[in-house]
Amino acid sequence: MSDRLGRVLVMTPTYNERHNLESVIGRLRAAVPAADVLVIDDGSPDGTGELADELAAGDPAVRVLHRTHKAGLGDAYVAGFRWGLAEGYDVLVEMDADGSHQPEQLPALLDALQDADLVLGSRWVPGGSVSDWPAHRAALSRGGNAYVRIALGLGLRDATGGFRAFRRKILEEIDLSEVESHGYCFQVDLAWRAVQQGARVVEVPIAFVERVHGRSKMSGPIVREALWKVSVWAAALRLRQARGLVAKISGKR
Ligand SMILES: Nc1nc2c(ncn2[C@@H]2O[C@H](COP(=O)(O)OP(=O)(O)OP(=O)(O)O)[C@@H](O)[C@H]2O)c(=O)[nH]1
Ligand SMILES: [Mg+2]
Repeated sequence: MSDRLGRVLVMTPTYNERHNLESVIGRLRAAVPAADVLVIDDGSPDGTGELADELAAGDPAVRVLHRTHKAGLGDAYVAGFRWGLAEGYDVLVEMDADGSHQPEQLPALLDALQDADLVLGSRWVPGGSVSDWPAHRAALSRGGNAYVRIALGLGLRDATGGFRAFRRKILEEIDLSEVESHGYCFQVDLAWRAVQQGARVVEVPIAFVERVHGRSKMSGPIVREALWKVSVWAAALRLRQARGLVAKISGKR
């Protein structure tokens, strides 16, 4: 499968994931042995970075990018994309290190990438699921996705999820230096930019599992960032559409 797609890099950002990392990487190496792995650690105080170095020392397919301080998921992924593109990978995959994204489901995402530029692991398409989430988390995710769909006219059920596979060409077409979102909004930001570049986007159902170890880094500021930015993008979109309409009408006169 990966043969036809070229070289695959799975990027996994970490902040305090010491109790999850080894198991997730072991499962990933078993599920997709041809893929390389890049751990992007933001100086985790719990020693995740050191553990990642130990895993890398025992397996040449595992590499580690150390960053000095916690700068957010978006920053970590942008650093990972730059690294992966410079190293010549053909496919770049995003996957959380907390066990919520099951490595055993990655082959389905890569299969779908045969006919797509971007594949989203989706909790909210038929066959997708979330286990052990309190009702308010599910409502937040569904509500956030509904808002994104309506505000941006984005025909995606799960634009906030972070288990996805990109072909390198779509990342090359996106100006990564313009991507400044940090939390969940980063995922919407990238999907939105990819769609605007004309990417073929496909959603594949995934079973999302709540983390067992460690704490979520989701926070109020992350939700507020997403709400604010999506609203600003939506306003800009409507303005562009209105201007286009006015230009069309005046052109007909
Ligand atoms: N390098 C880096 N990784 C981060 C940062 N924030 C979160 N992560 C990692 O990104 C992944 C997702 O973070 P989570 O804390 O699980 O947050 P989430 O998955 O968005 O939220 P939940 O749905 O509640 O689990 C995990 O692997 C985290 O360790 C960060 O600032 N830097
Ligand atoms: Mg998580």
